Amino acid sequence: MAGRLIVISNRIPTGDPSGGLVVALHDALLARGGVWVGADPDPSEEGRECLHELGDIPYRKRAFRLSKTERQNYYSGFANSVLWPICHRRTDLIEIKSEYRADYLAVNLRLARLIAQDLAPQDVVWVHDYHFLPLAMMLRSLGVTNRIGFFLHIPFPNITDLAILPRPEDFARWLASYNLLGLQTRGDVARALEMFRADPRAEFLRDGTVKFDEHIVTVASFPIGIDCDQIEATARRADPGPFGAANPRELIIGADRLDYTKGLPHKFEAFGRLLQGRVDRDARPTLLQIASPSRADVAAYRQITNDLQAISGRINGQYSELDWQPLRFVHRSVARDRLIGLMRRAEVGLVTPLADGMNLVAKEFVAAQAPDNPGVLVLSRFAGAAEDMKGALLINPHDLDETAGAIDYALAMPLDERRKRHADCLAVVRDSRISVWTDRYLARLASCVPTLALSRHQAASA
Ligand code: ADQ
Repeated sequence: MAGRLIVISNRIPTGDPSGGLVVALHDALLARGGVWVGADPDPSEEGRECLHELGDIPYRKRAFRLSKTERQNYYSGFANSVLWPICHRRTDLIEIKSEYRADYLAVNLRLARLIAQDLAPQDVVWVHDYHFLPLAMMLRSLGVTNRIGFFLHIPFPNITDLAILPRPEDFARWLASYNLLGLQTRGDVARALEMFRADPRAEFLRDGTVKFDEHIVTVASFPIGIDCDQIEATARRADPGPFGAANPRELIIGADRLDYTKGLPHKFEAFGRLLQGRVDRDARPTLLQIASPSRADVAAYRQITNDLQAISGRINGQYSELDWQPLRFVHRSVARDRLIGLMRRAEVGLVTPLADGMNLVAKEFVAAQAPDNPGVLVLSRFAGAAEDMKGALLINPHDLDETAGAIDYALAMPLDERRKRHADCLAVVRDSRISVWTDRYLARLASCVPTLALSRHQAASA
């Protein structure tokens, strides 16, 4: 594919690239050349009408500035208090304000103008996530006919939840302006197609693409993965760090952004249920939950933090012994190598989201295990990862008894069964490794019907 790659994502990485997705996009940009555009981490009233350059590397990084008000309305407001809860089936947490939507559209339009100025005809644009849903529609309105792909990292919403959006009819039009709509799972694709099927403006063509007004969009799933070779290598040499005198015999690990979608209260309560039902009073499992702080300026996130502190206090108060604290709730980020070391050390990985696009922690836990003596993954069936990871113990996190039973079963699982389940999961993790994901997405985008050649394609598929 000729032409540069233009990547748009909310957060522009600074410093050395780390983390699977950042490294994969960095590699794709190194290979083809191009530009990475994202929001400057520091809000500012100055210089909002231009993209400023960050660093000096073989491809360009350009940042756009948000004012404090835009950050509140566009980012914390429309993106994280409207779209995020809608996509995660938490419509009870939606906060609708007209200024949220207005600034969301204004920021996207400003960004579209800045990007359009710099586009060459063969450039390919790859837009990431719910912060930029209308970007392609705005670029099209400025005359851009380049291939533009979108990848949604979070679940595609249910059609009934979509109706709660202000001007819900815009959503399908925004997405139809892309050439390729990439989603995490087959379930997400089914929901996206249901939305188009219910929309009188959409027409299904014989090759499975969707024609919407003058646009043709391909909808497909691209389950995101991790850099498993790197995680396996890190895990082999990683040190979990000191536990001190309280070194747990049976370690259950959870690592999540502190988000209400991750089912952390359900996880804590299920662990409490396990402690309550223990027959062997000498068994002393420890749940180590490391939760990195997230979006503290949104009220729902402050609430969930308070709830978790209360639940962990109650469970520890009820079950702790002088020399044993069953639940350790660590509210901070942990260095990557340390986290991978803890995952390898753990007997059980406990991943309990109520809704999640994919969940990379589940894949990292699998890659971090020693294949000859692996730990067991207990995984919510509401994580995208559960669609293919049939070797995990799949649970419904709303069912506390089922989750407690699965942890209990995992802790007692014979070695043969652990090895077999781990091998099944690892095969899935390797098949979806992040470098394959990037290549598959970009190859599919290259093969999409270009926006200019619409009429010939329509004639052929009619
Ligand atoms: P997230 O909601 O952030 O991502 P996830 O996929 O689990 O969720 O990725 C979190 C990352 O942060 C993992 O790499 C994990 O190791 C790391 N992490 C979590 N807790 C940490 C801690 N306390 N300290 C340090 N690191 C920690 C969104 C979607 C997901 C989708 C991804 C990628 O919500 O569903 O899988 O994007 O598409």
